[in-house]
Amino acid sequence: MQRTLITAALPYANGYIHLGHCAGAYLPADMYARYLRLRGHPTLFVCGSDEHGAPITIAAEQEGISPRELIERYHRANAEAFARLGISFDIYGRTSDPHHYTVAQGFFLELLRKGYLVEREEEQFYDPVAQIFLPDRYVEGTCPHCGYEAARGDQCERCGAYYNQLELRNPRSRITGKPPVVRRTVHWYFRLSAFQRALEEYVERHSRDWKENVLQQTRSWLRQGLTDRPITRDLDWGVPVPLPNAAGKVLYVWFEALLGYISITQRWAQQRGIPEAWQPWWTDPETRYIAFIGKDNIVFHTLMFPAMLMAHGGYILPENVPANEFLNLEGQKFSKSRNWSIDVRDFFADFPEPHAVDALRYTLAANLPETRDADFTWQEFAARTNNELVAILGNFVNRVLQFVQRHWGGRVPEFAPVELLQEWERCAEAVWEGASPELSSAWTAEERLFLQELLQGSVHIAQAYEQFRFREAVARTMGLARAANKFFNDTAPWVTLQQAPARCARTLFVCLQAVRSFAVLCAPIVPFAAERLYGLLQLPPQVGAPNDGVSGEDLWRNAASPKLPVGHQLAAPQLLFARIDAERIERQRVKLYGGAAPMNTSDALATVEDLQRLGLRIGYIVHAEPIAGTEKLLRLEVDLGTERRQLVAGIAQRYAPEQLLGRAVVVATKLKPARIRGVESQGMLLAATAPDGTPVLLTPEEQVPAGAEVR
Ligand code: B3M
Ligand code: ZN
Repeated sequence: MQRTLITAALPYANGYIHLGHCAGAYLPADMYARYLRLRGHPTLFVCGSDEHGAPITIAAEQEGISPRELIERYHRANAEAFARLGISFDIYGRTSDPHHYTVAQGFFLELLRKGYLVEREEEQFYDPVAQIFLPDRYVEGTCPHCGYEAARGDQCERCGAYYNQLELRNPRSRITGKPPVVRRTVHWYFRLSAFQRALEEYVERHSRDWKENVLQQTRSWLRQGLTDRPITRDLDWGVPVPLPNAAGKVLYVWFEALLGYISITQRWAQQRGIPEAWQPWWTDPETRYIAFIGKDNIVFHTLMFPAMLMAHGGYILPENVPANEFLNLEGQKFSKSRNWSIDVRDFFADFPEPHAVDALRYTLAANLPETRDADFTWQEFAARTNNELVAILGNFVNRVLQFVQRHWGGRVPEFAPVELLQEWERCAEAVWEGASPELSSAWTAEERLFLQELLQGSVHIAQAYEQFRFREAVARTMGLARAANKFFNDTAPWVTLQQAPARCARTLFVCLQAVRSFAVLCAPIVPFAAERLYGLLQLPPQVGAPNDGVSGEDLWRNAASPKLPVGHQLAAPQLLFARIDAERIERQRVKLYGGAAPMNTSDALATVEDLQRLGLRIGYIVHAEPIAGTEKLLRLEVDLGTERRQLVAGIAQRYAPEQLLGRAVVVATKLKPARIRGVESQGMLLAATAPDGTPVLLTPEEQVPAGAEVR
């Protein structure tokens, strides 16, 4: 049986988990883990807190507490929030664990021994007043790529670009607000460039199964050429660099946090008393490793981590990295600083009733930002709960259970003729072999229609989970509940009860089997409701909860089979879900909008002026030649009417130099010149990205003069 290791990004222990985090990584990872466990596959789901780095120390400084106090608070709170949300981690560990230090330092030393780490003296920003170096988020400035004025030292939050901090314009220290000076310091660099080839092959091996957004970002990095990355920092909070000449230096948080996946898995094994039990999960080539993350973490998981694992040797690589886009909140980005957020723990404070957690999971799951950003609104939360969970799924379950309670004393009614049950079982087997179920004419038209939908549905939902199409899995599940209600309506048991009691019994038998099917099929989405439903059916609950990574029975494969025996006694019916009323939603909206700091619109969205600042113009290519030693770069000369510019463009995979002569292109003329492979580029060509990731030039449809403005 296929062993699957699942990790979800380790959230920084510097704040409370909010709904955006959940929709980004944790809920889809949990649905996947539960689905696999229901299939009986050995599955291990690992996560924990990321407790080092500038994100932690800066938050601690802002709150005036020690990093240690900060991480204790948020680690505990987030572990609890995940538990209440039913995120079924096998372990929720932490990177401040001493065992993690041992693992991360050991890994560092092994890479050093293998020659993949090099010591280099480099320039870095230094705050002369505070007398410290300013790694990562300790420095802020204007993004060299998009001009965003509050860009961090390591990555621009607006455009997502990663750069060397020295490229920031107008840098300022986040400690003193003063412009930093540049000083030399020694750091260890990971030779990421040595893995260019191997990573290209690795990514292309997965070109068919990885998501488009993941491939695009990863390929664009590969196209630019991987550069060596410093993996140490001048900070006093973190995993110390395990070398005698490295006082005051710690491992870069990303380097060690990624290794947290491994150290936390080892912790899990230690806690079970079988320390070596971690090994098959990370070293057996038969294991599939799936890393769930949000889109801002892609290249760390598709390039950096695989390179680290290759460099060390002996580990398997991620087989898929199903990164989600972002969830917005009522049309705007989640933002803690603007108070525009819904933290999981605030949600539970306001919606403590047991039904609410499933309502939240369902709403998020139905609308995951799988292929594009999605939006959470309180209105949708109420609508999905009331019109779908309560009115469709809950309604079906309740009608059936009530009816059976009233007329059969809560016992599963007779089904005749029994031979038909064998046919049902046979079809339930056959759908897994790809056959379409053909029920004989001994069934009524309504039965045939509904059972075929149920049987096939269980397979289609499974396929959706396997291909990481979770929204589709959710929509199909609810679609089946809709079909079930239709079956109940069309067969009108309240009519047949008097006129054809045997028929009525048969209808309710079918309906009850479907109710059991929903207990299985809904468990990944609404595990708490599924558990209650098992209770109502008087069956042991099986909702894909953690099971120490062992294999089990494939419950999913039997989900649509008639497994409830005639005469089986059910519990007294109870409502599975409850409506959310409009006033509570209104109160949440007032709280959200009333508490939010005004949005600085110039911050979030570009203006027309921003676009004009790029100086987009038409130019004609008058010269083109390859740049020696590169595969993708061309040196171009472009006539802009009033002047000639030299540009470097990464388009050689698609265009030969001679094809380009005389061609009109769109040029961003007001960009800061950049040096690429030693050649100055005085602007940039605009190109669209083809599905294979290569650039396609933009050319005006009609002849326009050189220098014509593009708006
Ligand atoms: N803590 C980044 C984040 O929370 C980071 C993920 C680490 S995964 C090893 O966005
Ligand atoms: Zn930017």
